[in-house]
Amino acid sequence: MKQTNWYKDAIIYQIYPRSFCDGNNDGMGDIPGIISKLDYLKELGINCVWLSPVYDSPQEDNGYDISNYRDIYKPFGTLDDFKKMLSEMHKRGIRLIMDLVVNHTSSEHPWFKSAISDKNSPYRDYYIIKKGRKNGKKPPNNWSGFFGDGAWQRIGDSDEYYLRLFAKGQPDLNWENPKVREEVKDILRYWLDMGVDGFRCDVINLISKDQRFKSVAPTIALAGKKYFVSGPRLHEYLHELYKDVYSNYDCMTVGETVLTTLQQGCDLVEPNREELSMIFNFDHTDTDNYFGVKWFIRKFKLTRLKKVVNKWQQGLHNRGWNSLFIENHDQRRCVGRFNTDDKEYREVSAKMLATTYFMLQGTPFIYEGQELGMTNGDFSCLDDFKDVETHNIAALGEKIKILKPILKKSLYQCSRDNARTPVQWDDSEFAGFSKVKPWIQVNKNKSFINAKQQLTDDNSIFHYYQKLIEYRKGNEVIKNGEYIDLLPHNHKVYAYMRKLDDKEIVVVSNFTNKEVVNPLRKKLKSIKLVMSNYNNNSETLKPYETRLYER
Ligand code: ISL
Repeated sequence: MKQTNWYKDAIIYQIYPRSFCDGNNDGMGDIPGIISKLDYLKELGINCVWLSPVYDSPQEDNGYDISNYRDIYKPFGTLDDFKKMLSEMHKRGIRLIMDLVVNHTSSEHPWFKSAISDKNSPYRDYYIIKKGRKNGKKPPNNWSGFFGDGAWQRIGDSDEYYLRLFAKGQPDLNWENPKVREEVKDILRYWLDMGVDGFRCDVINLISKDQRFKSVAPTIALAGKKYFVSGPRLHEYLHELYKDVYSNYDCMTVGETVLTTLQQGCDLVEPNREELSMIFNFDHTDTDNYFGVKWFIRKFKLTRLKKVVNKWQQGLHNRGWNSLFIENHDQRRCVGRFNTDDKEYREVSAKMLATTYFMLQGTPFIYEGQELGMTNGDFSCLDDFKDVETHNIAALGEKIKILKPILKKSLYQCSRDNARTPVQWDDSEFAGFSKVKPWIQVNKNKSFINAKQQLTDDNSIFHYYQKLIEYRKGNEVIKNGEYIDLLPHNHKVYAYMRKLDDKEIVVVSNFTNKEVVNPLRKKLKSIKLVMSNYNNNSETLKPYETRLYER
């Protein structure tokens, strides 16, 4: 099948189904709710949706723990609802990519249930089950997981453990077993044959584990990562999926690849290697923490951000394709982050960040609510949080007696639930998300931050995104042009150029809440201003001002 690489022209909107729109008023978002908002998405201008998991699941990790890969979680709807949604999307020129979570299943998946209840089960070898040390008193090695605790779970009071790099209910699959790989291929074909257009592949660079399962010297974060991140057979497995499945469809894949170096990233996306279409790297979201641990908040520094953006923009240029994002369901909201402001300067901050990442090379992703400038949640106690990771970290903090105020600050600021509050459709009691109390609380600022208001306001963040999307469509300079950082050492202003033949696009963004003299004022004299978040073309940039120029 000919690959048209349509994803290079895609603008992808991420839907986290629980929090998007509740069609049947049970307090939880669902597929009928999504269908009811497709015209809204069409109006925004996006042409592809990434749907976070809707498969059947006990929801320990909100659907990233799948118990049936071929059916829909009932509160979200039925397979028929899903098919209707897909066809309604396609009718509107919107493609759909699904979340593919195959590093692990749920512990409620029939494979796992069989694997642990019967040592002779044909599914035993679908998982990674090992004898513990010290007669089973200690886990097989000292690897740690992503959610703040150990990576192994003891099976009952036996001396055996299963590997789970995330929550207890997320046992890792054993990709060494060819049967597991065949199962995954069948799942992919099932959805592709139904008409879906591709996959966002959850933690796909963790699927191959070093089979020696060795312990490591104690580290601050994620002990054992060198043995399970980008493991020895990763590229082989991905190529196998490409050859046996993806190559038969005009589909795309975006790998969620945690802790990836540029070289590893290139190896995953260079087209001739036939592995993935593009990847998410997280270097820019780690610029405001220490050791890659989001809970260790670090003061933001613009030059640090520029350095990693430059690395990936220049490193992948003409080699492989990039993805662009500043929010997702695991990150806190972008306004109030990257030195911006979610109060007085919220609107200009949101527009400035949007312009700054939208003109880079790659496929932009917009996370639900980002187009409205939604803010972090206003949680006031631990019970307000629903996320398994947040509760794990809170428990760990108690155990190792991290000073309560410090822990509280980073939990409240960095919890993934900040991005999971209901989308604010209007100013009614439950923000038009539902008629009943939602599964997680609605932000109070729905009274003035909501879609209804923004649709009627030409100057809103929603309309700003709409214009950026329109500007990007079919623009060859943005798609293929070279990227040049114009002020790599400037701590206040981010300015870059995109250049293709004799055409240029320049973005200038003030990342501070103060006025700054535009360092490029002389150079930009004869260039045309296309868009800005202020009505200002003076030599001074207002707080969080952004300007998009072209020549
Ligand atoms: O959010 C994180 C921890 O603070 C990330 O490390 C995150 O766990 C990592 O990016 C993997 O995320 C993906 O897989 C997880 C799931 O919980 C996330 O929602 C998903 O995006 C396990 O499936």
